[in-house]
Amino acid sequence: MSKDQIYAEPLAHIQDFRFDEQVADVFPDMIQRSVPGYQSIIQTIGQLASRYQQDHSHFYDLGCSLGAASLAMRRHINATGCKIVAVDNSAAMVERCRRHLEAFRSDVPVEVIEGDIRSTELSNAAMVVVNFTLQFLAKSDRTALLNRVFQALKPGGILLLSEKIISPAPCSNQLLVELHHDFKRANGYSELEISQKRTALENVMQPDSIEQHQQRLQAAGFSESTVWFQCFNFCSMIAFKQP
Ligand code: GEK
Repeated sequence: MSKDQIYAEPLAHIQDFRFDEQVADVFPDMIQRSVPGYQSIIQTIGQLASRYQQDHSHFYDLGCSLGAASLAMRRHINATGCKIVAVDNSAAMVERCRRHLEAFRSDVPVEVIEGDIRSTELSNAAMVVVNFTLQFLAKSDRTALLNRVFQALKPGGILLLSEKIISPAPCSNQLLVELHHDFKRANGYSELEISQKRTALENVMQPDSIEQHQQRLQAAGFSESTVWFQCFNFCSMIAFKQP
């Protein structure tokens, strides 16, 4: 696995963060060292696919990157006539995602689409995974996507939504941000890497609070939602469409 050293040297001008070749090449290392609980979340996505699978349905992985969530779902699906649809708008990610998925044998077909999740057709879904992707959309597009996800889910289907979050309470927010930076330091990132990456993400990733997510989910029609995982300012939620 190639090591993420993208922000290791001082940069004269820090460009907005993009999911290009350079990022795709180091992505597994980057996400493991930056997102607390990433591996547990991926494992749980597999467990949830096993629990919520329905015959003849689709499983979506929106903003799939290298396909970690798709791989986890594929390992756990044994219902008949199911298909996984993995979507990402980064050509570099999609190309590597296809290779990763081909490296393992499975009877569950996976369609990998290079496309924008804001316009991908969604239908007949037992489960939709949006694992750390909604945060990269403009806020108005977040609402539209969740509305379409709700419409596409079958009764009894679920949405798995993971996000970096902001706390509206300033002391709490500062502590969570600092604990996350400690996590990154403990994983070998320098002060320079932490601060340059932060600048690169400033314009492209605007986190919501848990309350904002819950309100949006409720407005989209989800009967219930719960935070099943939180570590520092990272959380994962499950939203349910009534059976
Ligand atoms: C994982 N879910 O490993 N349409 C399609 N893809 C998009 C869009 C869009 N509009 N905007 C961003 N992306 C993955 C991790 S990473 C999270 C997801 C992170 C894609 C983008 O190209 C990138 O691959 C992914 O969303 C976000 O479980 O790096 O923090």
